Amino acid sequence: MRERRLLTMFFSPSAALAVAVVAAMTVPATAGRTISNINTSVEPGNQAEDAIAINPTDPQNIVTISSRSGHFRGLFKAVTFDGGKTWARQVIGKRGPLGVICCDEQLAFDRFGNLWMAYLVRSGLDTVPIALSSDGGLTLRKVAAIVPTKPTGSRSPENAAAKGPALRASGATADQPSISTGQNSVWVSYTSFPSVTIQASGASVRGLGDFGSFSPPESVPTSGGRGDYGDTAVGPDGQVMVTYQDQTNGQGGSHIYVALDPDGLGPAGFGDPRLLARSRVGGFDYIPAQRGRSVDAEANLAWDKSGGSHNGRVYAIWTQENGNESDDTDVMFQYSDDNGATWSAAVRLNDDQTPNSQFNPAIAVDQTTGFVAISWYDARADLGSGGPGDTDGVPNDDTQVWATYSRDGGATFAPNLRVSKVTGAGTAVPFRHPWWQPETRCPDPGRIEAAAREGHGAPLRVRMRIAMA
Ligand SMILES: [Ca+2]
Ligand SMILES: [Ca+2]
Ligand SMILES: [Ca+2]
Ligand SMILES: [Ca+2]
Repeated sequence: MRERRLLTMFFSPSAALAVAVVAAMTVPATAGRTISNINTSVEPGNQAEDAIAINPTDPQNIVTISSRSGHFRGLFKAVTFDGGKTWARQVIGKRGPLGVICCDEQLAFDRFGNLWMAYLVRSGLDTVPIALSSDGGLTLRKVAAIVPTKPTGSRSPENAAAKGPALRASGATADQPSISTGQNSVWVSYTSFPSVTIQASGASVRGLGDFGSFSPPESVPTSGGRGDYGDTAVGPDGQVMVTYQDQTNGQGGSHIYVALDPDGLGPAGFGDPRLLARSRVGGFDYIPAQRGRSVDAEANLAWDKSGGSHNGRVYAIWTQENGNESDDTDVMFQYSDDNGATWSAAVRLNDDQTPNSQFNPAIAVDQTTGFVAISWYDARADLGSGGPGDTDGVPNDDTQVWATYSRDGGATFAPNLRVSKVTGAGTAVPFRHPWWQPETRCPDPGRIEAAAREGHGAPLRVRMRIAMA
């Protein structure tokens, strides 16, 4: 629960109204581009931990969800069937069969049009509930609850103490769920506490509303399988990859690992984890733009299943810090064509010339084109000298959402573009729940969760999810 999880809810500015938006970025093949921000929640306060998903069977069907300002009971949900012109809005999970939802909600459509949601509930972190919608997101029903296990012989890492509610309970609990779909499967990974082990569970999917039971959790083996803040991706052959960082705490840095279950729902488990990168961003690394809640390296994956020229390529992004505790963080990008055995050299995606922070990156592949898009928070416009990127005369503490994309499998990237109209800033708002310390100065996550389709010669339309104050 940090961005999409408990440990980092983003609260922005004072009493200003916050909006949740979907930015529709239209990139004509030859000309300039326009970005519009759409407020999907139309609720006061600051929405957080938002998610967006686009239905591949009907790209006009888009669903957004978010935690609600000051309400850690229930989620805001908005559904459109006309590409964002009109929205059906609802609060779900305040009570009833879904449970009382607190947080960490994530969405993923599959190719049949099933919308899957992983989340956490207030009543306890002893399960990861899974909900399903087979009507484009209008209604969600709980269909499974994954029970985390304690791996045999596991011990808690020494540094894993007291960083969230998961550690307060007895027995195995889960945090940081991540959900992803493949051709015929859906997978969820999470961190099992107190062992702080990455686990995953998957189910077969045969059609709309037609799916199998979720598998018993499998753990990433060895001491290298310990970590947190992970992400999940399913490859074109049903293989499953997770990524995560080993350090769940501190500012000194972390190792970022990947692990592969080569046959997905088949009998093989995860192989030994492989080192992807060494980051100077730790588990709770404080930067001016996240001085209350900190950031992690936020490694994330996306797998090309487009059938195009880069089919099977898996992309990874993560956050580096140039000089430990310099607060100059950058968004890094790598890819693998051999299921994570080897990776391309890391390249920096943010093209600014400032010493400021870029952080909390998100990635998506447009599975109709193979185009890959990445967005992140970006403090480049805040030099502490006033102007539209600086609200307070203090450098590097006000952020915007920026993005880029690649049409050639990550060989080249478009110049960075600013997505959010608004610069996040302000003073912390008090919040009564000790888990959710207030945070300031961040528009809420600008993460690209899904990308809509493109025909040859037609504009690229990438939809991003953004909530901002
Ligand atoms: Ca650091
Ligand atoms: Ca397997
Ligand atoms: Ca930077
Ligand atoms: Ca500032």
